[in-house]
Amino acid sequence: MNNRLRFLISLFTLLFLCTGAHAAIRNQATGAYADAQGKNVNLQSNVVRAMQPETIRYFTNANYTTQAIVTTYGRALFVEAVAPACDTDPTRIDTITLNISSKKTGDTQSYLADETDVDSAVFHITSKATTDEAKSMSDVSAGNGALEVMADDTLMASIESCGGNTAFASILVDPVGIVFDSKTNQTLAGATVTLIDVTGDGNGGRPGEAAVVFDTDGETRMPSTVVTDADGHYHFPLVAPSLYRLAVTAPTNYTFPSKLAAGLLPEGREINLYGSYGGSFTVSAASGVVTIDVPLDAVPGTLYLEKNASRAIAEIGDFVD
Ligand SMILES: [Ca+2]
Ligand SMILES: [Ca+2]
Repeated sequence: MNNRLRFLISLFTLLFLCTGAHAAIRNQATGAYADAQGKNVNLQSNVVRAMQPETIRYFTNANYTTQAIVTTYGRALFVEAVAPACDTDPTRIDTITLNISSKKTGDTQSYLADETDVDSAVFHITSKATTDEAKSMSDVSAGNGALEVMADDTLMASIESCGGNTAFASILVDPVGIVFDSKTNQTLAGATVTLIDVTGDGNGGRPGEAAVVFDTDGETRMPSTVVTDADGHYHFPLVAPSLYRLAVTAPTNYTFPSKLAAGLLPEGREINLYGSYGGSFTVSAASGVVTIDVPLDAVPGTLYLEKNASRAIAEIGDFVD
């Protein structure tokens, strides 16, 4: 290795250019040396980008500060993709396409997302993306510009990244819990369901008292006591991480908690071995929602009218107990 080369190598420095929190990391080597004629020479290497994996996240509003894990019908979706490989031109705002699909209906819509700055590699959805409620599959049509979803649905957003990888992110739509008959599986209206914060970690330190419940926007307060609707649904859209339990007042002729073991309940319900029976269950920051289904037992004999008399035959003037 000659002296000039050693000199050259010793002068090379690495510059890390980072233009934003999510921006691609660009590495460029710069070197300077004096050539044989004594002239100063400056050299710059090619820009090498350190490719980070793509990520997608949902946010509660256009400020893109609070992450959303749950949404509901008609609420706009604020989707952010961080995709360094899609920032193809560092001097221009790039545009990518995001696909959002419903797990339950299979409906898919594509949306454009613009880069937030010429070299940010962060993309925000630009067209308004909202969801419509589909009561049944007949309400679903492909390519109509609207995304049809169902209760307890999950939306998946994806980018076909410019690097060839695909990033996914999911969000819950209108999460519900269902109160149902433990034997017939019929959904039960008129059950009063209260969410209790057992440890008080989610309601400002009041253990055993009512939970603090928010709407899917994470801001609007919702009641901690609700009555199941005609479909047996109850809604506690969003709560802070804590230990919770459901207190249920059964409608007429039903009892809570059910005495039927989980393995004997009708299939297809979301049963929590503790929470579905009035016990405590954990809600984490990642889940944030209460979607536990609750079985109720029909009171035995309520379907039959039993009449007994103290005497089989009564005559006029006799008392029958
Ligand atoms: Ca760009
Ligand atoms: Ca559609």
